[in-house]
Amino acid sequence: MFNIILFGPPGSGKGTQSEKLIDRYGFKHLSTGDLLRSEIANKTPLGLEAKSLMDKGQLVPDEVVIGMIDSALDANPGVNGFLFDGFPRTTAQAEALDKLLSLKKSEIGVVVALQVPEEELISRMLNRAKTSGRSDDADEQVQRNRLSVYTRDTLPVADHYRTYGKVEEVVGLGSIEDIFGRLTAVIDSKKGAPA
Ligand code: B4P
Repeated sequence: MFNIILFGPPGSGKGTQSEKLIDRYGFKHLSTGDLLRSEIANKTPLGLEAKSLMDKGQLVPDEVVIGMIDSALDANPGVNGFLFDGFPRTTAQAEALDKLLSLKKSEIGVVVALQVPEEELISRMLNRAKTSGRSDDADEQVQRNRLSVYTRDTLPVADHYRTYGKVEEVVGLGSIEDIFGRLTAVIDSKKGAPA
């Protein structure tokens, strides 16, 4: 099993590239953003709690997303690898993920970190707001808040995996196809490398 974390700030294209990567490699896609939006659409108590936080650009509590990932790992035995998209977003989530995978005799193969400048991120998210229907997209102040939460809480996740030599940085600017090419080059070299 080869597991990947697609890492990057909000709006860096994690969801966009994940769709292409699962087509190419057959990974099981686990997006905590998508799982939370599905809870919101189904108006579950968890979804209602999550929506109020997401609309402000804040993170949903660690125990909630860790529980979702734990269930999703158990629900997908025998897959050839997981692609984690938007998770882990805090060091506590990263440590929990490492433990859950080690219980399954597995680990993270590579963390691919998309690099995109802040003004481009804001512009992409405001653009996405025109079609996404996402209430967390429309307000520029919310975007700025999401980016500061990312810098404070999520960037340390990259440091966590850097200590294990697992982080590969990829330029996230340019066409979707160009970025996909850069990502597959990294993944192919890591998948082929001996453990
Ligand atoms: P997510 O759903 O993870 O989404 P995201 O970070 O906003 O966006 P992503 O990087 O996937 O960008 P996309 O491909 O859409 O998070 C939403 C919220 O959920 C969080 O703020 C948080 O509240 C909560 N949450 C999720 N996971 C959590 C966790 N683990 N812990 C706690 N809370 C959690 O791309 C963005 C736009 O750019 C799109 O419109 C796309 O078309 C465009 N785009 C993509 N590539 C482009 C390119 N190369 N050039 C130009 N535009 C491009």
